[in-house]
Amino acid sequence: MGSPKVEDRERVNQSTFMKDIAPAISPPAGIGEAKPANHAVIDWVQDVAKLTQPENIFWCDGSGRENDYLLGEAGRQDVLIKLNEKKVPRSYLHRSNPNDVARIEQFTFICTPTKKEAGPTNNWSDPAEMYTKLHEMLKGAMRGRTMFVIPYIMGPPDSPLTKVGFEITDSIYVVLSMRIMTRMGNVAVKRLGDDQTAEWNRGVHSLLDVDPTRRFICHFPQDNAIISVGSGYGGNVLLSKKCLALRIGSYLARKQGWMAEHMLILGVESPEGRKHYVVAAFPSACGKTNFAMLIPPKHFEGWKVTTVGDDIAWMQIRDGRLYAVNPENGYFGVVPGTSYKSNPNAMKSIAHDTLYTNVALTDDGDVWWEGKDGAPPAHATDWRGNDWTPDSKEKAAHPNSRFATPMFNNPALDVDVEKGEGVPISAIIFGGRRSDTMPLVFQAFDWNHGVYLGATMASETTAAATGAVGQVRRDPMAMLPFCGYNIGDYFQHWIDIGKRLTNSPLIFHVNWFRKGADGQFLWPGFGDNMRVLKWIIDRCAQTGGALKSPIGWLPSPHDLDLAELDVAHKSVIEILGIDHEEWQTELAAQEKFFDSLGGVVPEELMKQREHLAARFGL
Ligand code: GTP
Ligand code: SPV
Ligand code: MN
Repeated sequence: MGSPKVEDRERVNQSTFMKDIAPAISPPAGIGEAKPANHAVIDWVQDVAKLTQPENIFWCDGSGRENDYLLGEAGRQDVLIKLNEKKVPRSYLHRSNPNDVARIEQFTFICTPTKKEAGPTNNWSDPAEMYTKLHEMLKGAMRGRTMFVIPYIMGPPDSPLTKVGFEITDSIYVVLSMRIMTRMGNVAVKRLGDDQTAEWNRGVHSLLDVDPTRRFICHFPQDNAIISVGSGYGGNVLLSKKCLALRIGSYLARKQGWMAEHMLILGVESPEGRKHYVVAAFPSACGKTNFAMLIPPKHFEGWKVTTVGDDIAWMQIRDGRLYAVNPENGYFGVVPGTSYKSNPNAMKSIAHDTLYTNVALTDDGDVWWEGKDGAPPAHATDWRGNDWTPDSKEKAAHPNSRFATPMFNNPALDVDVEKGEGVPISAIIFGGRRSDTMPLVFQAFDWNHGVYLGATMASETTAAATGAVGQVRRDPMAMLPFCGYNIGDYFQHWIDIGKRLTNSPLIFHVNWFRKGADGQFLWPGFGDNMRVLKWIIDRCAQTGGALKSPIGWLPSPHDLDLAELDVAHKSVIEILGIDHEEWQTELAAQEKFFDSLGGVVPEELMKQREHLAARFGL
């Protein structure tokens, strides 16, 4: 590690953004005193306190009273701005440090005894070395600050898949976000009980000084532990989400025979009342939240789409079928582009009780972002806290600005969202953001072919992670940044799950983002994705037509319900078609990706590659 860049240091100190780092608070009696009975938890908290030396310890209970108190404190400390109560009731804005606006994949580590366990796609470090390094950074890190202890569960309260976690943090913003994103407080303490040997996740987070050169997100799967330092943003610090539900989750899932996936879960009901559930894995900022909240176009009168989850699915096998639960309690969604036109359910969800991060603030205390309905405000304060007008070169909202909102705000929430056993899955959909090559939709020939489609998936990078945007990279099952162990073993786990299923979901690949020669999207997307979903459901019900192609089953235009679709027939033909030249390049890229993994790819998937090449006559 080099020494911190002066420029970043200045940004940390200048504070044009709001304060992440706030001094200790002194709560009144009865608040912050929910110390659990479990001594394993108390001992661990005391160990962390000894190391980090906070001014005081705040034990969260998740109550409304506690939340109100913390919101007040966060306002007083400039961590949050209260928004206009009439325009966005009970809602707040947070500005993160400009050096800290997305997940940081370069400094995310899987710390397993051997490098092989972490595999070719993860950053690896020896656990002992990483613990030493992090403990060094955490020494005295919370001096003058309050240390919050957040108990939470991931999963519906009565699900066999549900996991308990505790997150220690010195960020009040993290506490307020975790109350939205997880089932937090006493519900977790109760579930854990006083069993000293019970399993629970230990998460430690400290902002330190929000210095990008001292920012590490580290996972210790064997210890069910996470340590995150130096960031105050989203997936880096809400340890329940990417860290526990996906990285540690995927590790536990393989050991215990279930699946932890970066997938939305939605229900789709026909006018006759037939209901199917599907899951879909798209990489970050590639359309999960929007698909999960889809409102069908007018022509599909009587069809209903309901949301079970928008980002993460935990799935288990029962009676030879896959069942999914959403481990989360809220949505941490991309704001820019969200409008009544693109996603009315999201707009209604974020109209109240929402915690916004890095959007623009209007002069009358409302929020604004690029792509919101209506004209831009004549003047606003941008996500960095600077003056902004429509003539400004800078964006008013950061491209990765987010909302955190309780899922119960969603008017399209599925009735079975809290069902512990989960919802039965009829189809698995993989998809990426691809300007070319990938048709709108196609179906795998069988389970292992579907696993191959997932394993070779690629997508253009987005603002959800730091680094270049728009570069095509392989992102197997949308899990590249989230798989907590060796990707070869992960592929094998998928194949093994398939062997245990007697009523397995059909597997599909979609691409909403293919572009024409004019550089414009060929497909309108959003609500019109219902047309694709309908075909998928028809295929599950064995009523939909398709043509056999080298890449899988492809719909022809008359297999899709395209009535009242405002797209030229020529574009429909283009988006449904496959270009053999593009596919030669694609095949070579898939081969190169497998080769780059250094021999960990299961034999079964190597065979799938050969079959695919053979179908192209190669
Ligand atoms: P994460 O929360 O990062 O995991 O993102 P996500 O996968 O939930 O993506 P989200 O639904 O928030 O969409 C990300 C971006 O893609 C937004 O700017 C959307 O407006 C855009 N988007 C979503 N669906 C579509 C679509 O069908 N067509 C097009 N053209 N854009 C879409
Ligand atoms: C993603 O990047 O996939 C997200 C946002 O859902 S974050 O929680 O920051 O990871
Ligand atoms: Mn996501």
